[in-house]
Amino acid sequence: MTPVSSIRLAGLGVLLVAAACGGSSGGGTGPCTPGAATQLAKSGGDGQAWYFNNPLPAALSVKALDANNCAVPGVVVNWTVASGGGGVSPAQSTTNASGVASTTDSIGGSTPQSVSATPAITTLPTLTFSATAAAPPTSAAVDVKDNFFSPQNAAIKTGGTVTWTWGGAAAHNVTYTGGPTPHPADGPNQITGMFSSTITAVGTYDYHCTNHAGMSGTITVLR
Ligand SMILES: [Cu+2]
Repeated sequence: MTPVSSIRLAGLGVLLVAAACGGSSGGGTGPCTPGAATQLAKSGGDGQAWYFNNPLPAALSVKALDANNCAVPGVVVNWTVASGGGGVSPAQSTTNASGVASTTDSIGGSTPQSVSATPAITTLPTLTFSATAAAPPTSAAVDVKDNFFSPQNAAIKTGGTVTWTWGGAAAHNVTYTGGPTPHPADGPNQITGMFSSTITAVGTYDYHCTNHAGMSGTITVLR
């Protein structure tokens, strides 16, 4: 082997080690042995638009990495509402094997809201998440098409009404499959017409059309 090809192989080895450490996709498993955390970044939940006095659909999360982009577990993160009211739960969490720490954020009665994620390791940055809120709607309209519901995900305030309007060429139905029980009554199997559900129990309800695989939607009932 010539000196040149040896150098090339050594370079390739460095690349393979870097890839095994997770690279941009993270990782934190296998041959990647994390060192001290030197990086902290938002990994989910920022910039959500939701409704006053309700928990955001997605958790807020941050990810800790070492200098080689290897995920670092065990990093303590403190979550606090910086402005706008509401609350977080838990107020403190610790990064898991994937380097991720998260919390559930509820918006309060004002908008926008900001939440700070402050790591216990003071050399890491404090990160700020923002969310905006609107008043929950008392009604929602969903179109029944071939073969999908539009919008697929709808939200109403507790006691509000969802109305589906059929407008396709094929027969469809609204059949509840998940969410708080008892489920609301199912809608008819029909080609034209309308159907409504008035729901008071807070939660997210899943429904689908039994005629068409993958034709599904959700109704979130808000506080
Ligand atoms: Cu259908």
